[in-house]
Amino acid sequence: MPETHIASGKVREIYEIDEERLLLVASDRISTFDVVLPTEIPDKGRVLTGLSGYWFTLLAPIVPNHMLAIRDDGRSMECRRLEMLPIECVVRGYLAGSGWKDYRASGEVCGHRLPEGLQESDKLPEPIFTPATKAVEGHDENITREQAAELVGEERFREAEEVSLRLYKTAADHALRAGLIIADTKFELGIDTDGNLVLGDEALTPDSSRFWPGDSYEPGRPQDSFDKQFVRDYCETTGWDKTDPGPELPDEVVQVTRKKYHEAFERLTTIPFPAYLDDPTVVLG
Ligand code: Q0Q
Repeated sequence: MPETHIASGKVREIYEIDEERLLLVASDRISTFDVVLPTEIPDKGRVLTGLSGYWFTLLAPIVPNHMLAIRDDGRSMECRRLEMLPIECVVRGYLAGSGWKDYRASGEVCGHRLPEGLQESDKLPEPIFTPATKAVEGHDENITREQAAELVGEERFREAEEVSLRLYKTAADHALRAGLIIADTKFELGIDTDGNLVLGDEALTPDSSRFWPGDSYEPGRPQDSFDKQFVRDYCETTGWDKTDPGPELPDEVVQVTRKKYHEAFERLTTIPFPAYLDDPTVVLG
């Protein structure tokens, strides 16, 4: 029986398989400066789905996840339906984006008072849990831990924070050994029918996280995005005003970006990407 489409993200679709199961489909669309570009990056959706499957398997000892299977197309993931928490579970290991903006304005991020004198892209003394509310349009809004606890309950908040920090620390250490910095990431956590906390959505992908190349890391300035920098730099050369529609990408930019996604997959999983295309279950251990 065909799945029923129930929601669209910028670059992903979600379908209902039946009462208990959903299908997350990752497209090859790429978004930059919050605009989905008209040109696709072949394999992007498969790389992100394969990375999620790899991380779900590696991190299963920390928290159960919603993944039931990856389909043969390599870009569709069958998942358990959850009751998603109404907060974005963001963990930051470095100061960037809205974290850097909040720190400059107040010396704090989500109520975490940070040491004085930190520079942009500095590594934080310890990773911090910085929850946000889900915005339908535009950017998520950073909230304090107290506000987040109001939304999900004290006990559930403490559990979500502890799990999110452990997931990030494990993944960031793994990635660093592969020469990639995961500066921050956004987890989506949900509750299953037994009341257990379960990791949902995608996990630790270049769309849900900031990936920086480790070999060019230099605090004091914004870092290049491991996967999206070529696209951003090209867009800047076109005089584009950053509103929809964005510019078409020349094939050279598409191919370089496609290779960056292959490289991220292979460095993190040590699995050749063609092997994943041949049999996506290879990322499931
Ligand atoms: C759920 N989303 C994200 C989304 C649009 C993804 C709802 N296991 C689940 C999941 C998951 N994952 C969701 N709901 C219930 N159970 C995930 C934000 C939105 C396209 C793709 N929305």
